[in-house]
Amino acid sequence: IFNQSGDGSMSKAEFAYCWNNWVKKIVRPVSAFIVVDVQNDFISGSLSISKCSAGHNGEEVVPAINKLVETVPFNVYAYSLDWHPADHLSFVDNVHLRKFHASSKIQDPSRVKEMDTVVFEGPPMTEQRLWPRHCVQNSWGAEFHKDLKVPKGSIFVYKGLDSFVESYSTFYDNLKQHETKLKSELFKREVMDVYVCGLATDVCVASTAFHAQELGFRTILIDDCSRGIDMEAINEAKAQIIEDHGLVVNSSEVKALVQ
Ligand code: VGL
Ligand code: ZN
Repeated sequence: IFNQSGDGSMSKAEFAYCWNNWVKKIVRPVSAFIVVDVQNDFISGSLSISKCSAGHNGEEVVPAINKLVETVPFNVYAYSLDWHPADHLSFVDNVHLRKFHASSKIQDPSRVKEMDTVVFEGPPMTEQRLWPRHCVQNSWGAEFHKDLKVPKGSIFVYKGLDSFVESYSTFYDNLKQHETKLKSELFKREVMDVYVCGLATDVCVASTAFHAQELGFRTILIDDCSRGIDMEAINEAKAQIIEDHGLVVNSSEVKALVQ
């Protein structure tokens, strides 16, 4: 069944054969579905993907994610929420609350704009990309999209609660000083495969996928259940996931991988 080209590569069909006939019979991997930040502000609110990106519409992930929830028997479901206090350092309108570090290219608070990167003096000293005010705790923008299906028993992971530290990944803050409960919840349930999707592909989804790989989970990014901001950054993130032995798949391929 192996290809005879001699270059050692494996076709999708060959991989599927080995997976279904050998590997799956030996290990039945525990799977987790991780849905990142499918919240109003990233869809139709202040930071909406459709406003900030290469023609992307964040809303499109909702039916695609719901279909997987209804048709694929994942063992574990986790949903993250960007959940910022009003004085969070990532909001462009909060720069007046902080001092720039001497190394910051921008020093004049009246000249900053969305998407600029600055360095705050801290503590902790930290590089920060500035975003419109978004996902403020308990606001409408921080709520899940109204149509998003969330199964009973799902794990909810709140992130970005520290006013002074950014947190893109669902596992750790950007300075890796604290971890959320996600790692311990997944370890406790002996999860092996992590399926990641949501918003935004090149920011919180990518960051979550990289940390999942670092933690040793087999990591699968579901492309059509994710939308991002910058096309080049999206492609770089996908390439890195693949280079680190992860998969980038479409949702139509997921059921066969999980079962
Ligand atoms: C995100 C920017 C700021 C995300 C969160 O969920 O991708 N992006 N905060
Ligand atoms: Zn945020």
